[in-house]
Amino acid sequence: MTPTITAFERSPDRGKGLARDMRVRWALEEVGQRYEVRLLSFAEMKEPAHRMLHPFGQIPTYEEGNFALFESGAIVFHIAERHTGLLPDDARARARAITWMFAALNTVEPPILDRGIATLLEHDKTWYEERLPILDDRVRVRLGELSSLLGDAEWLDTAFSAGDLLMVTVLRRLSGSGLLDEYPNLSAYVARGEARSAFKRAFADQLAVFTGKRPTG
Ligand SMILES: N[C@@H](CCC(=O)N[C@@H](CS)C(=O)NCC(=O)O)C(=O)O
Repeated sequence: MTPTITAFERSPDRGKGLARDMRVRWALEEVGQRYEVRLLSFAEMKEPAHRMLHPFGQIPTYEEGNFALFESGAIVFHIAERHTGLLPDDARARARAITWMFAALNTVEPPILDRGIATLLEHDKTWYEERLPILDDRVRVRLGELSSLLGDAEWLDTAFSAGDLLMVTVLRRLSGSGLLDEYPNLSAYVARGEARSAFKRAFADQLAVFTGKRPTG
């Protein structure tokens, strides 16, 4: 059955692929699973019909017939469990990849999100200029730790996994901040993720929603 996911009808990032449907699109592309997309306005996301799928009135969601999921991490995990390519077969390597999925969402994303919310919604507050460097430093703590751990490795563990997929999408949320540039190995890691053909297809598809032009190629 072809799954259906939801995405913004008009993404606030103007097609930069920072919204969380990008993770799900990329995972589906990695495993070669076709999918449909239902686009939603902000108003539609808050309506009861969508809240039946997503209790918090957000995107992305994932439907296969009458089976529905929300939370991008859970959706990527579901896809990774049902197909080959995103989680290793070896039990310990698989557990480590899943650990990286949680680390991306629970340890690395929160300070990045705090910073993103401040720049988006709090830039006109009197205390913004004072707060931003504090938020930047919290992000730097995690980036420094991740950078030391990654070193010159290609991926977080022995092979690309759903852990890398989520980590790359989380780090991409720093685009435009300049923070990632302070860690050349992390910039290169993100670039390696973005160079994957599955990423490129997913990116082109979400961009096409914004530009209104069908992706070429
Ligand atoms: N933890 C959730 C977060 C979902 C989320 O914040 N979605 C954003 C788009 S990236 C959204 O729908 N924002 C609109 C809103 O919250 O009203 C996940 O990973 O799926």
